[in-house]
Amino acid sequence: MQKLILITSLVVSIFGENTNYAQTNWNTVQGTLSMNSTLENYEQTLWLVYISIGVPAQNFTVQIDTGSNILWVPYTDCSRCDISTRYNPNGQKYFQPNGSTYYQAYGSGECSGYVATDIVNIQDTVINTTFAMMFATMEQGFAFPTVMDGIMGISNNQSFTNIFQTSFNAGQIPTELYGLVLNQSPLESYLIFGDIDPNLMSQVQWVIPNDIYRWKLFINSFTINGKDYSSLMGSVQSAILDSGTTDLLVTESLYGVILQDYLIPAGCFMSGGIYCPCQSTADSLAYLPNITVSFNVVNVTIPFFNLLQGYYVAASGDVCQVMMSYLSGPPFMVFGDPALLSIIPIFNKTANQIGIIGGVPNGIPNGDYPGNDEIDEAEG
Ligand SMILES: *[C@@H]1O[C@H](CO)[C@@H](O)[C@H](O)[C@H]1NC(C)=O
Ligand SMILES: *[C@@H]1O[C@H](CO)[C@@H](O)[C@H](O)[C@H]1NC(C)=O
Ligand SMILES: *[C@@H]1O[C@H](CO)[C@@H](O)[C@H](O)[C@H]1NC(C)=O
Ligand SMILES: *[C@@H]1O[C@H](CO)[C@@H](O)[C@H](O)[C@H]1NC(C)=O
Ligand SMILES: *[C@@H]1O[C@H](CO)[C@@H](O)[C@H](O)[C@H]1NC(C)=O
Ligand SMILES: *[C@@H]1O[C@H](CO)[C@@H](O)[C@H](O)[C@H]1NC(C)=O
Ligand SMILES: *[C@@H]1O[C@H](CO)[C@@H](O)[C@H](O)[C@H]1NC(C)=O
Ligand SMILES: CC(=O)N[C@H]1CO[C@H](CO)[C@@H](O)[C@@H]1O
Repeated sequence: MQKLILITSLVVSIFGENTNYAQTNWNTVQGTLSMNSTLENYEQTLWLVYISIGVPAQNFTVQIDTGSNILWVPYTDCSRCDISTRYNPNGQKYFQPNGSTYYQAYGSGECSGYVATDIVNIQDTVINTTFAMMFATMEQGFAFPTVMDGIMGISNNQSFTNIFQTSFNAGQIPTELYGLVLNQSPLESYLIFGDIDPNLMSQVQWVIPNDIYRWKLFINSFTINGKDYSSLMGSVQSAILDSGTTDLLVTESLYGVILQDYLIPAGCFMSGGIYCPCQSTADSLAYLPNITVSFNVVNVTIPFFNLLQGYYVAASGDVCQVMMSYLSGPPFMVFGDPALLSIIPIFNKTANQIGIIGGVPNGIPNGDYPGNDEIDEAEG
């Protein structure tokens, strides 16, 4: 899936380049992971990794998307592309089209082009893997064509061999595991893979997705501040973990209850999206919803503050946007960035398993936005 952009584009247009938000203390995971690549966090909206393709290397910044299948960047002769960074095959030693073309649609945006193999490296780790990807000759509808140069899809689709499996099969990395550590230590996010810290691995609880295409998990129960709302999931008793979606997308019934019974009483309001005061009070804290879902063996809490991703200054004072909406159509909910900020997922695609570390004490601290002072000053 791809992000919803209506809301985030508003935030971006007001504040331009923003920074990561600060984190609360992070004590659970210690130690150094030997293979990790720094992810750039763009507006709590795009999680970006630097890669290079080809020999000689050409650099690209691609969005990490656990909700889609392929790696793509624009091709030099792209006839319809918004992204200006493009792969040029001239002088490339290993670029090899395989004769196929590919089309991929996202929640917003689509692209198509040639499948070809070339050598790929992920920034901080030279894996130098020969990998099949798409070189797009058409690309449109993406929200941030000046920020991202393409997408690295790392879904669970068992019809695809992803970059970590390919690299592992070629004997270049010690395991096929990969994981996302989003904003868990102050201001830092990582794509971790290969030799993952045993300390981290000792904390995971393995869950088996109920799908062979998506990272989709069965949900046994859905509670808000301790109250059970499982029946409001209806027949949609699962969610996909999707780093390409900015929001938490629940069922329409759950959305209605969260809005009416929790957010409105907490002083939040609707204005296109849902906005809440950035600074919570003792009164509002009693209502602001902490969502806990049970994925069989592991319970995961998405604290309310992880739903606040945008920052928007309204006439009435400082309000923050709640990145939550609903989805009717697909038979699953979409747990985008707010959920991924609340856990560390480790994916073993070969086994169709997700190792979840829950109870991650991160999240946006109450009203403590590092950008606030600057923004207030800029606003005069
Ligand atoms: C690609 O990125 C690497 C690492 O940041 C840098 O050393 C190199 O100069 C870049 N190459 C080009 C062609 O920009
Ligand atoms: C080209 O690569 C894609 C992706 O790996 C694969 O699905 C397809 O079968 C290949 N096409 C040919 C003609 O080998
Ligand atoms: C990657 O592999 C290619 C082909 O074997 C080689 O020419 C190139 O030097 C390697 N690059 C790195 C950074 O190891
Ligand atoms: C999984 O990959 C296959 C092969 O490309 C494709 O036909 C199918 O639509 C994909 N499924 C999903 C859910 O992405
Ligand atoms: C929600 O979680 C926060 C910590 O993230 C806590 O301060 C707050 O009291 C919780 N709210 C409720 C109603 O339990
Ligand atoms: C998860 O939460 C559910 C519902 O509150 C509870 O019944 C279950 O015991 C919890 N499971 C674990 C592993 O904590
Ligand atoms: C991932 O799953 C495969 C298949 O079950 C298994 O052989 C492999 O050991 C697993 N990898 C790790 C590092 O646990
Ligand atoms: C989460 C994690 O392991 N981060 C490490 C990634 O690599 C950098 C640089 O080597 C370390 O400083 C981080 O601690």
